[in-house]
Amino acid sequence: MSSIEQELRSQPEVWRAAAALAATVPAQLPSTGERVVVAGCGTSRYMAQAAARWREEAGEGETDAFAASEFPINRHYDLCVAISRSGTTTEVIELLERLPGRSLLLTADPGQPASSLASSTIGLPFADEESVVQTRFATACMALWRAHLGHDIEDLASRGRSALSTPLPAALESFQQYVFLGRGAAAEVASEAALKLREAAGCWTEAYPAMEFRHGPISSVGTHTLVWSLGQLDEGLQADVAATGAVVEQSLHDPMVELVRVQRAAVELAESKGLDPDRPRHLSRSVILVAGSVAGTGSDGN
Ligand code: F1P
Repeated sequence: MSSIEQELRSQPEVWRAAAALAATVPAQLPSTGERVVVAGCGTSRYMAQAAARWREEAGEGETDAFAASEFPINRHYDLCVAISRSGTTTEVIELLERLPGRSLLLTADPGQPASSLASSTIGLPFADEESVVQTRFATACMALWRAHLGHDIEDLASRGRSALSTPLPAALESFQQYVFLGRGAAAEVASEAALKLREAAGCWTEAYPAMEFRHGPISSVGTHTLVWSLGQLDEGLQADVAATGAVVEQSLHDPMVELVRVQRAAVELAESKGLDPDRPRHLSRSVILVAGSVAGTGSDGN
């Protein structure tokens, strides 16, 4: 079994552990009313975006999210939360070096350089991964964050367990294009879903906030497309998508739970193409830049 498969299957237990950890570090996590920003790269960026949406929806305070490389350094925030599994990603390190204010790092490896630059660190070593492609570290950060917001992680974990065995979309391998849609936090998780299929299986994927789909992207879809919605599509949009000939998969689950199914789909697609889902092409476990080019770390599928 691939590392990614073992890691994605452990998510329900890892979410419970993350929720238990959240209860022990409330003072490090954002307080109600604070102006907060969340940043990261790749998967960690999409988790940052979802975290921001969940916090605002919970009424906890204004929350922005940025790719670490695009951070508006002159804005004032009470707290910047950086997410990095490795703790070595160059853009995250550079952000933490330049930040004028208070910062918190969520990482799987508190022994790495990012940790010494952040004002405080929450380590999730139990969620670390062998696979280059992130699954459980990303969702463990969300479980920690959501537990702090008062979401019911036990319920999510038991639904996550069911998501490990519910059938995947029929004829999954037959499509040329995979489009993920969602609204609110699900729109951000849709971007992560698209990244999973891209990284692990080299698929042509796209992601949009659902109501943006009509504003151009719908022109590229057809019978070659699976449109996978993380949440209920409104009736009009469902009809418009169906009229293109695309196949629609619609989930009523929480997007973090549905992401587990998408991760399984990424593994299945990779294996059907004879690819190693743990070792994506041209990608290393952490992107470390030396004078503008990639030095990389860990296994590299080149
Ligand atoms: C971020 C990241 C991952 C990506 C790959 C390279 O890493 O971009 O999202 O899948 O592993 O690194 P990190 O900062 O969370 O360690």
